[in-house]
Amino acid sequence: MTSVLVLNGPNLNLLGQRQPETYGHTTLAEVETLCRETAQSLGVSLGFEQSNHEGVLIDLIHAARGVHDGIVLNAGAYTHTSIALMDAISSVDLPVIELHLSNIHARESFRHTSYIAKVSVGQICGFGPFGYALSIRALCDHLNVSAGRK
Ligand code: CA2
Repeated sequence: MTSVLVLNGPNLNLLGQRQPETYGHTTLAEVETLCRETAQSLGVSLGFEQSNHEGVLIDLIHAARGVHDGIVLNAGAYTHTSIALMDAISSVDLPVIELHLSNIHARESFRHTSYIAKVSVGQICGFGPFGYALSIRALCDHLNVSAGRK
């Protein structure tokens, strides 16, 4: 069965608890439920992880090789800074969809740069938690997975 990893970076464990005006009221646990429902409807299996540590995120990307078929990555602020994460993605040869809850292009200029975009299939941003469902669908379409075909 096709398997997708949804990987979340720093501070996203606080979703729904702080800054609701920017990131909404949905918690990361609720986002995980949404992802699991989406994966089930598409007939794919799902891994869901979050870390506040760059090295742990890199280890999780390396470990995805041979386990998952692609990654949905919300790298949080590391998106705008981490050449190490970009290199990790290049090293595993797995398709990555870059995801953000907010529209990073409508925010501060330092958020307009993405090292992840350089090594991603594409980017989804600005749709809040629904972006996770969109990203899983986009990744499955890229992997040519249709609902019911495992
Ligand atoms: O919009 C996104 O998903 C971001 O990846 C979120 C990052 C931000 O640095 C990126 O530019 C865009 C920040 C995640 C922080 O999450 C929080 C959630 C609740 C309360 C505080 C922070």
